[in-house]
Amino acid sequence: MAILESARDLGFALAGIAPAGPSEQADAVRDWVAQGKHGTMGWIENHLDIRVDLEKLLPGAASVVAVCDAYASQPPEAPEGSAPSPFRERAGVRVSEPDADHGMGGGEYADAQHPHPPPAPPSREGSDLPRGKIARYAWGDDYHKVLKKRLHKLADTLAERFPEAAFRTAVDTAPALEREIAARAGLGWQGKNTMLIHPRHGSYTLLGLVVTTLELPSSEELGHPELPGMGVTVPATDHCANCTRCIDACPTDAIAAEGYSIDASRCVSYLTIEHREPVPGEFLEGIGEWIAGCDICQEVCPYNTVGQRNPLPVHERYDPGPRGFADGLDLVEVLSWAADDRTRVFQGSALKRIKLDMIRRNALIAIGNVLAQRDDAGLRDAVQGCLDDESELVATTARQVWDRIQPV
Ligand code: B12
Ligand code: SF4
Ligand code: SF4
Repeated sequence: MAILESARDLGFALAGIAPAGPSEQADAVRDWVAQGKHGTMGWIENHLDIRVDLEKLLPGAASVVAVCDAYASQPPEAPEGSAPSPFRERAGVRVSEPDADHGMGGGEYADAQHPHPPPAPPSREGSDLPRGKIARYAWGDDYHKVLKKRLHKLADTLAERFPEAAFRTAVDTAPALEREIAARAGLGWQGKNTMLIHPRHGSYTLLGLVVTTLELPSSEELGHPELPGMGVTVPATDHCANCTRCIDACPTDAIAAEGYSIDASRCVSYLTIEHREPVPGEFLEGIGEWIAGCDICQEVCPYNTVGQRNPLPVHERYDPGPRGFADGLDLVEVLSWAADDRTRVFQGSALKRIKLDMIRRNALIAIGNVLAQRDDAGLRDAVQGCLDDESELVATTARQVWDRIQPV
């Protein structure tokens, strides 16, 4: 319990404990990689044996503390005169919704008003120009940094009490199946869209782990205790039932027909953030106006509607206001970016992973999709201006888009 209290005091929205041990999905993960579903993410393939067995990540691993941060699931406040956004009232404030309980027992969760400043109103400048969409996880500061610092503090707190034990932290920084482990620790279940979903709070969460040689009682053994100021852990029961909303809504058919696995090489998130080459033509339309990540399989998930009524405390560094990413980015402007522009706009953001030529490629694809809806001479000129771009990736993409928008 003291460990969970420390996690709560460090500002984590939810924390739980699981026994370490090999993945129950190890064979499925190996098949997934063997089928090339990781696309060009060679790093997934590299340490597969470690990824499916925490003992190989930390010899003697006995337990894992899994934590999560919640991030803004709603855009910032709308400008004056428009319909009021519920975001300000909701940020970090517990709302008790018996009808949203889904059989979870109606526990009272986070009860403190989080010290979260009201989000800045979005800029309306140039709002008639087409904008590229950015996934919600990236609206605030880089989660790797935000989580890692506090995860280290959590490990340090434990190390002070148990100097003989060993610890290893992970937030995408170590080969580990964070979602499966978090589910085992009581943070939710892995849905058909493969997201870790909490039945009461949804899936707009980011995960981190502290793996340790300490033998700790699991959340299950502790009886899923309630701590004021933090969400409560739950058994990893699958609540997807007959729902197929995420599978039906995925624009590139990346989710397996029966769910619980995605072909990452088809996923818009992968194509916009990880894939460094030209995007195969079959996915151009499906990318729509996304230029960094994709939220569709979460937006349609009923548990995120429930989650919006039962929000976890949102860490202040995920405030969507300051960067303005919730509003997206002006596509033509992004297309004209030089290295300095990208560095300035993506500073401190998880989007730093997207190189200059990749974000310009993404803007071109999104412009192509806007042009497929309505003609616009300025946008056509912008595409044409990139046909001989000095970046091979940008020039190739401009030719793909140019061919698509020619009248038939
Ligand atoms: C690689 C990666 C990606 C890849 C691949 C995603 C994927 N689904 O595997 C890409 C770039 C596409 C991606 C996208 C996103 N990602 Co990502 N990603 C990762 C990373 C680094 C590794 C994931 C991994 O190992 N994948 C390999 C596959 C094999 O693992 P898996 O999805 O867990 O799949 C297995 C399970 O589904 C399992 N399984 C579980 N139950 C069941 C039941 C049955 C019946 C079966 C058959 C199988 C099964 O078996 C599968 C093997 O086939 C993790 C961090 C980490 N180290 O875990 C973050 C992580 C998963 N990503 C995260 C986020 C936020 C995203 C995005 C939402 C970002 C965005 N908005 O664009 C999207 C979501 C897309 C999606 N629907 O998954 C968060 C997820 C948080 C959460 N609440 O779930 C993580 C945990 C990062 C973090 N530290 O918070 N991501
Ligand atoms: S993130 Fe988008 S593209 Fe990827 S699986 Fe979900 S809906 Fe499909
Ligand atoms: S949309 Fe439906 S099927 Fe998909 S993860 Fe959510 S509950 Fe499960």
